[in-house]
Amino acid sequence: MATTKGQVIRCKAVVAWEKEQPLSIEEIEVEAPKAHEVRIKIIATGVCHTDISGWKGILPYTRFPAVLGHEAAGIVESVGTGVTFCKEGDHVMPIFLPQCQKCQVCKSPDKNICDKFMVPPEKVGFMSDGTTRMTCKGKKLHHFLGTSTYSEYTVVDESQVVKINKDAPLDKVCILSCGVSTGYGAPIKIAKEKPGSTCAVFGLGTVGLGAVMGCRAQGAKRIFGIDINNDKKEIAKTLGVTDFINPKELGKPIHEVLIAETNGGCDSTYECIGNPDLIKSALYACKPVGGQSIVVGVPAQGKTVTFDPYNLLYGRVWTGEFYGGFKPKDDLPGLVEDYMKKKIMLDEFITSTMAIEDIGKSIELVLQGKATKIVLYFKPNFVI
Ligand code: CXF
Ligand code: ZN
Repeated sequence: MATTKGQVIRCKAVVAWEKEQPLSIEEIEVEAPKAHEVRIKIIATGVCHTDISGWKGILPYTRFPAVLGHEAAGIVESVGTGVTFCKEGDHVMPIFLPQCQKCQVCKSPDKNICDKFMVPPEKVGFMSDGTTRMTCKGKKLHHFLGTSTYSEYTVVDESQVVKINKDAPLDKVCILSCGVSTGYGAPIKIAKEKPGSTCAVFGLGTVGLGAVMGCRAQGAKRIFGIDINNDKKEIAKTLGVTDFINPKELGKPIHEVLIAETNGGCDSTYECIGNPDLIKSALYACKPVGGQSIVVGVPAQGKTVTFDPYNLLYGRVWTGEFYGGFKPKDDLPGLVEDYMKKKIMLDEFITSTMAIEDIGKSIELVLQGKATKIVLYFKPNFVI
């Protein structure tokens, strides 16, 4: 095939012209990568709630018109000058969380929110030089979380690209670049859950189920899985939930039930929805002395939680994370290997695969709670 290196590529993409307006499939132009950038051919991309929140305009991370999408895997088409860690043909995953490997956070072993993630509002939607690499009908399109994976080709800063094993199935491991890892890391990297512990996971979407899998990997003895959708029960049990609770079927608040069931509270609780009331409930549901509650779900911008601070005074730990506390370049290749060795499950999360043209339908299914993870393709059967 003739090389596309250095040239503008015309390809298919989902364009969000304005917030909450129907998404449209368009032919767009994608420029060649500049210095320290990588142009990636996207093979598979997941639908994450954050894409939907971005489309609704309730997160501080979207500038319209935009190409959404941030959970994906693909193949390097070409690299800009100065990129040495990957080359054309390598299999990679774009990721919303940079790892620049130079800032204080990147140099510290136990933190993962790289300085580059902290983009000031005026820079949201642009590459680091303040421009964009995508246009459609003469209009510039903005990047979403630096990834914009709902496009056949996308340009990503090298700090947001992770090289992975070529043998890994891209249509499966793509979901490790956000949802599953975000949940899975919480008990492992943040709570450091101990064998025999008792945990509760609020919300059994991809992130919550990832947290369940992480609790089990750490040796938790009792894992409460909480969701208002009884259809989640089966997959929840497959991944490690020992006690499924539907709060709609209770006569009292969920934290009261958890406190009663555990004789005083869970060792750890994980809120995986981003609902302020549940964030509070999860805090109350962990043990007053030494219990910990981890905020994993992302609330809409401007939401607040109010609670009686006495709930912290005996020594509860209240914290949160992005991307499971994992450092993308250091940890993601290992997560891919863990999937290959069947140490972590991914196939079980994927309830359907669809063509990129079905983006609208896939969002509807996610919002109706009828899907856990939908993976979209540009070429049928994820042909490379
Ligand atoms: C998001 C959370 C908000 C910042 C970008 C990534 N995580 C998962 O979708
Ligand atoms: Zn996501």
